[in-house]
Amino acid sequence: MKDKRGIALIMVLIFLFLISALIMENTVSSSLKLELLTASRAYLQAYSLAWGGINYGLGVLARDDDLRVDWLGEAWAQGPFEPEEKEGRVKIWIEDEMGRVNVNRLGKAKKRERRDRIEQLLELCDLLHTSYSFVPALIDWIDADKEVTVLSFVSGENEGAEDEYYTYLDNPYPAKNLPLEVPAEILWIKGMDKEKWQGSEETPGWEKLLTLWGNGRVNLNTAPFPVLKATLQVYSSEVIGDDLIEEMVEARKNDPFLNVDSLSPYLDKKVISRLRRSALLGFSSSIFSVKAEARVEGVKVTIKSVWERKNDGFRVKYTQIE
Ligand SMILES: [Ca+2]
Ligand SMILES: [Ca+2]
Repeated sequence: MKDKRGIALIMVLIFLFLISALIMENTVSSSLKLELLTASRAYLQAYSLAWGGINYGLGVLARDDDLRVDWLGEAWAQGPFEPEEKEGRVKIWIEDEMGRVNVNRLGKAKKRERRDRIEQLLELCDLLHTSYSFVPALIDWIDADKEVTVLSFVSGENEGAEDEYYTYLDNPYPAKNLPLEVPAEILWIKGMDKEKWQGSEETPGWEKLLTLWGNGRVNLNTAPFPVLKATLQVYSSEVIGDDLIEEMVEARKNDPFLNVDSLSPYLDKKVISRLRRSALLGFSSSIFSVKAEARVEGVKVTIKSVWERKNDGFRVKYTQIE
């Protein structure tokens, strides 16, 4: 008898356990299901809102009616834009990618232009407290050969890096030996690290100063302070002071530079004539970055994209979705 009651009790306990497990599972999975459904619906809405934002940005750029010059007084540069949306919030940033230094041009440039480009990057190293080694390392990262570059005209530590350097790191990888495709790749190159890339309160980061696209001509109307300074310094034997660059940055807010002649109030004749032969500067742009950040019910989707402006529209060069 005792045994039977014992078995019955165990049966009841098992039954109760099964029922509660079923109920538990049901409640948990249905609330989880609901949460997942809401989250994925919000994600999808935020995702499409963000793409809508990118299109909005391209629309603003498409309405730029003066293609001879691109400067910070134009409508596209007045962001961030926040168009009215029913489903959520979206914020759009447009930046001129050609105000930056295109590091991929190092691989394409002929002798004299190449030397100018190297000097431009070395000047930036000075301004951003970065070792000169970053420049030959950048060259080695892109070039097809496996010879370590050393810049003969630079004094002090300036040795590039190929496989033998990267494969001895704690997390080894080979040198790419091809042009860069993704901006964050630059972080893998000898001499660069997260802090230098992002910058600090005192020192600007490389992230905002380099690009991988464009013809390598820096748009002097949109170039950030360090890029403007570094680029002009390449052609000047005198040291170019911060006050002169500040003056130019102030002036271009209202009056864009249209050509090398518009720089004559700031630089002497010798520099101006060197600038005329330079392949490093420009006054307009064909590459722009458009970033859109969308929020729907606490879900955030950010799309970063880079576009080439062509006669017949825009061609995408790069996208990153977060
Ligand atoms: Ca324009
Ligand atoms: Ca190489």
